[in-house]
Amino acid sequence: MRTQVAIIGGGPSGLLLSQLLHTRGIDSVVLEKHTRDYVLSRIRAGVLEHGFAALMREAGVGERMDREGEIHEGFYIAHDGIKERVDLQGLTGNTVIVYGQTELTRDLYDARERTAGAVIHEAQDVQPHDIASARPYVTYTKDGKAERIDCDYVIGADGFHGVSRKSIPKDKLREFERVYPFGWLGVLSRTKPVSPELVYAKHDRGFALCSLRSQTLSRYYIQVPLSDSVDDWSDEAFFAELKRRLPQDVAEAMITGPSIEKSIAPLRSFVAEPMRYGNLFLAGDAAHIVPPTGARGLNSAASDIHYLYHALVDHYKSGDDRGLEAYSQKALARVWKGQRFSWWMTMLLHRFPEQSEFERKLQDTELAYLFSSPRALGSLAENYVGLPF
Ligand code: RFL
Ligand code: PHB
Repeated sequence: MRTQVAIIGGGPSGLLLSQLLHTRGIDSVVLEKHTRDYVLSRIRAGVLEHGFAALMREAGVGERMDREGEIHEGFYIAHDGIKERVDLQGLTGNTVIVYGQTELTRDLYDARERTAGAVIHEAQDVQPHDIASARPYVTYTKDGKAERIDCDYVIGADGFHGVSRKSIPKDKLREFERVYPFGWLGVLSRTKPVSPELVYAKHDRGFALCSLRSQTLSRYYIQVPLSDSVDDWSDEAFFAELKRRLPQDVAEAMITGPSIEKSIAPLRSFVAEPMRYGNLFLAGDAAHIVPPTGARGLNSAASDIHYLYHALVDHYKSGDDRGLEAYSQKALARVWKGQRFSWWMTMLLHRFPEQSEFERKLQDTELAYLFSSPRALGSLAENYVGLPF
């Protein structure tokens, strides 16, 4: 088989790029290791910045997101028994959209299907070859049969554990990493969310987050030690601990219900540089990971896809390769800003095991400063709604 752009990974990054390229008549094939149902069962992002939403619209897949997604003009930070609001709209003139990653991935799959786009599921042993040459190709196995796709470019959009980044020679890649000493235990429940806007809570017992997918579907998280497993937490124990970390009025208003999904996500900051090796381009979680605290992960992927899409259009439509040449540098500049913000939000709101009294005082002072200075709060808000691409 031959295509112009072979995309490894059928998560939001790979599918969005494939759909965008399709709108400009550029041919691509997406190779996804898992089934569609498996990909859709992973509960991840909930908050989308306007830049991501704009790309969905440009790809012609924003209709349901605009109909069913909720526009959020602000969120709360709870601490010391109170909650204070971050007025995103007032501080930045901008908002975010609450629309689950599951739903937007479903929209992208449906769109690729409608336009007969090639998305090959259960592609095993995917491997890029000759990526430093002008004739790269990708091999994989499907239903026990070995297959090969020849292409101009390979896009590595296969997430943090994918094969793409690993196929770049070690001496050509630098990796920057911080692993945090805790994880987030998340619960999805078919209950009315405790607050119409998100509540991020800092508490001596640890961080907590009240999020949502809709006005009938709640998503809650608590910070837990990495040694905990999902089986250690019954629904009752989870909600009891969540309530302890919230201001009393919020805890009292909480409607609890059986979990329909429960999982633990470790927290990590990670960047691989450069994001290009020969004709392999990395995008999204394949190149960088953030802790979920600032809701930046998928939104950082969006700027990669934006730059890559325009660079590939310039290449194919006008033979202009400047965008491809500049891709890694441009993408990384924005990626690092997302890294800084996610790290900062994580440091601000979590309880660290070895934290000294001095560090805790600084954390409290940082929060106090934030809510006493419109400029400081403005900085938080402009990062949360998304810096320009
Ligand atoms: P994904 O979603 O990991 O998709 C990669 C796909 O590649 C496939 N794959 C392979 N395919 C073929 N061959 C191989 N060898 C392969 N290896 C892997 C995988 O099966 C998968 O389908 O990466 P992508 O597309 O770059 O998307 C990134 C986002 O998923 C991620 O950044 C966000 O979910 C992060 N995130 C959040 N981001 C936000 O912007 N806002 C949020 O509110 C937000 N909340 C979150 C989050 C992530 C979380 N977790 C669980 C890490 C909340 C959580 C709890
Ligand atoms: C979510 O709803 O899953 C979510 C929202 C905001 C975050 C992280 C996760 O910062």
